[in-house]
Amino acid sequence: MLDTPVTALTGAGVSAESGVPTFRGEEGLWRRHRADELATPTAFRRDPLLVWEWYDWRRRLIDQCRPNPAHHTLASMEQALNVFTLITQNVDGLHQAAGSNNVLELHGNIWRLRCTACNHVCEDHRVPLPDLPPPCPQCGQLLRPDVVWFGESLPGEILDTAWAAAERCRTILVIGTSATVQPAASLPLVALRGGATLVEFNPAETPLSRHAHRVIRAPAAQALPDWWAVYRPS
Ligand code: BV8
Ligand code: ZN
Repeated sequence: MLDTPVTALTGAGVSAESGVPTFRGEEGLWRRHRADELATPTAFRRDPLLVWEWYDWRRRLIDQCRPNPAHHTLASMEQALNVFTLITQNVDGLHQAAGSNNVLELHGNIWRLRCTACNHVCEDHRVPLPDLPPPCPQCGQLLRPDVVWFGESLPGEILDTAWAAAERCRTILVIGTSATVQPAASLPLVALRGGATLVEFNPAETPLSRHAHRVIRAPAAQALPDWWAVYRPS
């Protein structure tokens, strides 16, 4: 029997079988580039074109990727469960593409751009982007990817909502994350402190594994639908 409310926290691993490279895996995104070279405000100030070339490359890559059965299962959970919260560290938008309506994007979204000078924010799915770095259509200054870089604070309201969902849940599913990036990696521990059951879906060991009540050492695209087939409410 599934103890509800249920909260799910996803990381890059949930999109791996859709073809989106993870950050720290063998062919990981950070391998060819160090995080501090590109995903920081300092790197952007120093060389906005280099950072934008990396993001434009990732956008073109992600544009070819489709949600996998793990994304679709999480969308089904949102429909089937009275209280379900989906929290993601991913910026690829694949949860929304799979039909999830309420997605707490802790680290922003690669398809959204925001101005470094005025308050302009826009969705722009064009690949490649016509001009790099893209100018703000409102004031002409630099647009940046609307993602959270290292050393930047997460969007306060989204983090608060995620924190509360972790505190309140009876089951937390942690899917495809190396549990190394803070403060996202603290959410499963907050759930544990609240007495929740922690189920980890990850082919590899993580710092969370020893805290998990159940570890499913398998890729999520197969393991999550299988798990849901057993535990979903009839
Ligand atoms: C902040 C967006 C306050 C950009 C990203 C303590 C407290 C607070 C901050 C810190 C702290 N300690 C350190 C920090 C600083 C830093 C941090 O955590 N550093 C780490 C590296 C030690 N945190 C921050 O800077 C955060 N800001 O806290 O603000 C503040 C303010 C000012 C000064 C100080 C603090 C902001 C962090 C957000 C960074 N932005 N992304 C972009 O994407 O371009 S992080 C990036 O890593 C992605 O979002 C990614 O999701 C995230 C985490 O990685 P994972 O998702 O876990 O991916 P990874 O590749 O690591 O792992 C994949 C996993 O999947 C693996 O385990 C693998 O086995 C598994 N897998 C593979 N295939 C499959 C699979 N699983 C299932 N199925 C499969 N098929
Ligand atoms: Zn502007």
